[in-house]
Amino acid sequence: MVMVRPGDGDGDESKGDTMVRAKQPREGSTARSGKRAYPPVALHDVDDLRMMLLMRRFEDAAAEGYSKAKIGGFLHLDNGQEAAALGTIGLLRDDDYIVTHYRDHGHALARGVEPERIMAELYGKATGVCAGKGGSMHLFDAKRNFMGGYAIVTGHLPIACGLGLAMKYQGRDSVVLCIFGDGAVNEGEWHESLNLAAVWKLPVLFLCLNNEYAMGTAIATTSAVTNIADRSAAYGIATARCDGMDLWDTRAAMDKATVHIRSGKGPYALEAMTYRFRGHSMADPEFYRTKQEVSERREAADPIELVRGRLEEAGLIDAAAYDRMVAEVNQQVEECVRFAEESPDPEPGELYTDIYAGIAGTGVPGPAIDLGRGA
Ligand SMILES: Cc1ncc(C[n+]2csc(CCOP(=O)(O)OP(=O)(O)O)c2C)c(N)n1
Ligand SMILES: [Mg+2]
Repeated sequence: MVMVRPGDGDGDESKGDTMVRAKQPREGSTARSGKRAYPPVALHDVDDLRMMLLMRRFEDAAAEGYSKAKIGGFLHLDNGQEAAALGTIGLLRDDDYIVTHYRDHGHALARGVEPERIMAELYGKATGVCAGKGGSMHLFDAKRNFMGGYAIVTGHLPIACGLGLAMKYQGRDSVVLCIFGDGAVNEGEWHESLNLAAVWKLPVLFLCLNNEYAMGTAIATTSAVTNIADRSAAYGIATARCDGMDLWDTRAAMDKATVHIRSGKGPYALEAMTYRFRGHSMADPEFYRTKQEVSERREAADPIELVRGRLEEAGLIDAAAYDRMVAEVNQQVEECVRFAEESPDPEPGELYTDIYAGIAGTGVPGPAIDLGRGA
């Protein structure tokens, strides 16, 4: 039995210290059943624990900023989904690409985007990754091939196919990681994109973060086949399902998927079984699930607890080192918030910049996006 220090996701930080313990595993998850054979832990797992703590604390701080009306618009937090994000994005190379949906803060953090510039973006400040013009749902960092943050469910899947086509055309072995939720799979663009990617053998990794709900709609009420990996297979795509609450299981699945894509075999569909500990957005009263369901699921499989437990067992971290790490992460996030609060608002003239991308070498103005960039 171990302690979790970061906030427990209900906006009340006083409840942050929650006793958690392994309970029953769920379908697609053997993490806590003891059946899974794990690779030995490594030193970089300690860095990953720190990153997952940062992702969790960042979201809790964003929730605080939102409740103080310092952050506007929509705010979707991904507490609980840290292993699914880090276990996939963490394995990418610098010359790979990411396109993702609106629940994107943790994805940008895992990609190495500066946390203070992400927080400033949430606050709509000039120092944000998009100069304050994108906000929470539209994080974008071309330098890191982080090609957005999209608010329209499934709107970014055709963009991923376009990027995939560019990679193929240029003869590169980069992977385009395209992240979406279970709510995306009944949209036409999901079907069109998987089909086209399969026909053209595009190097796109379709990653479905299946957290069982699309806003307040449970997947079984909208999909006759709830196994999204099986549905993806209908397009002739190689597929797998992994336990997205388990960093090691996710990494192993991601590793296979990227090897497949880099060897030129075409797209891959990975379904990571996950669960969000907070509501869909800050405006969600959560009438569709009980508090008991959330606390049981959290108790059964908090992804941070799994990593912490394994590192402790291996002697790579002890309680004091963990507490220090939590304190350092909390401090780092506090500094991000201070940076965001003290940053200036964008100048009114910013409304007229970054409207179109420039075209390198043609004199067409605007920040050029160079898709020819290698590692
Ligand atoms: C085309 C479109 N339809 C509806 C919405 C409203 N909407 C925003 S998020 C969402 C649910 C998506 O759920 P899921 O894909 O499972 O992702 P999750 O929020 O669970 O991460 C919906 C319906 C939208 N943004 N775009
Ligand atoms: Mg969902």
